[in-house]
Amino acid sequence: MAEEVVLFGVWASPFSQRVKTTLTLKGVQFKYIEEDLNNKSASLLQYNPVNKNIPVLVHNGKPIVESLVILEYIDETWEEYPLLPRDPHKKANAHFWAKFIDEKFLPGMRKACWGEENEREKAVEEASELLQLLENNLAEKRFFGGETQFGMVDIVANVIGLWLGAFEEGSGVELVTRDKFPKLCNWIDEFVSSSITKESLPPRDELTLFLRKRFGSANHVSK
Ligand SMILES: N[C@@H](CCC(=O)N[C@@H](CS)C(=O)NCC(=O)O)C(=O)O
Ligand SMILES: *[C@@H]1O[C@H](CO)[C@@H](O)[C@H](O)[C@H]1NC(C)=O
Repeated sequence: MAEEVVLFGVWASPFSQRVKTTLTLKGVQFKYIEEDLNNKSASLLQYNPVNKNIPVLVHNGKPIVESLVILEYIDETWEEYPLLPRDPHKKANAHFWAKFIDEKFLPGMRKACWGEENEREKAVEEASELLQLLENNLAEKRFFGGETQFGMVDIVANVIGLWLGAFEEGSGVELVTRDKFPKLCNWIDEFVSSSITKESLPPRDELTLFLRKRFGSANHVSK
């Protein structure tokens, strides 16, 4: 039977881009449907009645939702280019960092760039501490997933690889400098120049513009 793979997404969403990157990496053919979140399609609501959000992957008629869940599903379904280690402890560790990025780092980055002006300084400091933890996690590794190739955490870290820079540029708040976070910066360079992500990532300029329009340029004066 021919595989039928459909992805419902939004171009500027790091969550749907993760799924795109993973499908591209695995060489899976798929149909992409761009959603309008102000006017969600009947199909999206039918496939994701609980969260009503994107991304949704529909594989042979069956929907899977939540980007981290989708990534694991893809990894188990298409085995070439494994993203998660088989070793249970290493795998648990990858899940831990993926959750850390979504539940700690992402809200921290949003708050630092587009949070309340009077809380900015503290929020920037907190985001810096979270970035330091990620810098330490990279340690001597080339990728979050290890030495040889992108893993699950590298794909989830697209919010650092591309969105962080667009957030900084859009808001005028500086979070990452090469002297403070040399390993993260090398990782970011590698992330954006990889042939895999190039094929699936939106252009940085368009993303910055989109974010600035959506959140308004920061009241914060940029340096
Ligand atoms: N935890 C979710 C987050 C997905 C998410 O935040 N999607 C947003 C777009 S970036 C969305 O669809 N929002 C529309 C809505 O919730 O109504 C995941 O990892 O997939
Ligand atoms: C909402 O989407 C439907 C198609 O899915 C389209 O026919 C309709 O014109 C859209 N409404 C608005 C307000 O954009």
